[in-house]
Amino acid sequence: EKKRKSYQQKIDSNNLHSKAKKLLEVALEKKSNLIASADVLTTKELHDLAEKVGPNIVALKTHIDIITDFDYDKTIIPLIDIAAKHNFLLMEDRKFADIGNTQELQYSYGIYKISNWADLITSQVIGGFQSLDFFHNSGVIAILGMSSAGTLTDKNYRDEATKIAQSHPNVIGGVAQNELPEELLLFTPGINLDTKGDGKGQQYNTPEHVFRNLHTDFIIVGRGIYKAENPEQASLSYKIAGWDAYEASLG
Ligand code: 5FU
Repeated sequence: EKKRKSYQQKIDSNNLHSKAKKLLEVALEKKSNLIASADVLTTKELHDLAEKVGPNIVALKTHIDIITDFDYDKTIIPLIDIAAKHNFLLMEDRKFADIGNTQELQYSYGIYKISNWADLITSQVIGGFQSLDFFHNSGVIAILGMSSAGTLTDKNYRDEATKIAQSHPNVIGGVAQNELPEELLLFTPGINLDTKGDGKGQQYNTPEHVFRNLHTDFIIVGRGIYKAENPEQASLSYKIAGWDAYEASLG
């Protein structure tokens, strides 16, 4: 079986993007590869969740456009403080999917001003190489393959998308359900310890499966944590499951 690279080996590699380095350093420091997805609807829920899971995560993933009472000063400024306090990164799962000029506007303007605060952003690569040129302040995580049933990200699409991701200096990794070239960090959503699906197309795997078979680097967990009776405890369980699976995958 092919050996995976450790987080330390990845930190030591050449030309590492500063946000990738930071993420890997936080992972080693906290012994965590867990990203919590905060798919909640209010600023208070967002901040409460961030406080509770903060000690156990390397990053908090947001869909900032679902926050019903969004206000930059009330929503984002405290979130930045919580992230600093608990030493995690902010990842906005915006999945940009347009021409470069439009993505540049969506990234920096409107009410969300993502470029001000997101350490990491997700983007489709469907707009081609140059469409990624303007994400200067964040590490880009390219959407290469999706976790949902019937996704159009077939092998041909993924291979072509992966070539763009590998060659663009802003891209630190990809979201995918398959192994990636080792210079790209692999982020895997669709992780749940208790269920196989959500009845809406989502398909779940376990941390053990994705570390062993895909050599993933980071697991992304949404409802498994924020819908749990005790999100703090659930985040600890996923953190431990993810770290144990990572160590086992080192062989
Ligand atoms: F790119 C992707 C993907 O392929 N699958 C996903 O599930 C992103 N996601 C996101 O991860 C999705 O938008 C949710 O925010 C999160 C998974 O949430 P869950 O509650 O753990 O299913």
